[in-house]
Amino acid sequence: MIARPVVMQNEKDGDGNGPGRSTSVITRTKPKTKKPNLYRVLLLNDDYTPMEFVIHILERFFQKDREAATRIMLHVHNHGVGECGIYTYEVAETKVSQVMDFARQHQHPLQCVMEKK
Ligand code: TYC
Repeated sequence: MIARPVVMQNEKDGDGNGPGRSTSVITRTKPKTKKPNLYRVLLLNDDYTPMEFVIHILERFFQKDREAATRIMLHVHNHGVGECGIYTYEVAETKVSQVMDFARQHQHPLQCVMEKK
């Protein structure tokens, strides 16, 4: 990104310099880009939630195909925790709520959490 000075020219009178004597003011010299804070959404292993249910969660809420969903589910099963995706705060929060609500509705103890990257 190239820094471009943003120059605002006061074309109207009212700057205290009289009519036709405008003032140029540099209001910004840096590019106005900010990296968003990102959050990992994680699934935690448990002994009771069916593998097929976890695969379904990954397909439905995290847009994984069957192969990726199965790989992530098995990673969680074998290692205790695994990453479903990385999102901005509000999106991550929504995913966690959707998973927790869906698991509760089906009476599975599946846990889903978010952590700052
Ligand atoms: N460990 C579970 C089982 O053997 C499967 C499972 C995988 C549960 C991932 C939760 O996040 C999870 N049925």
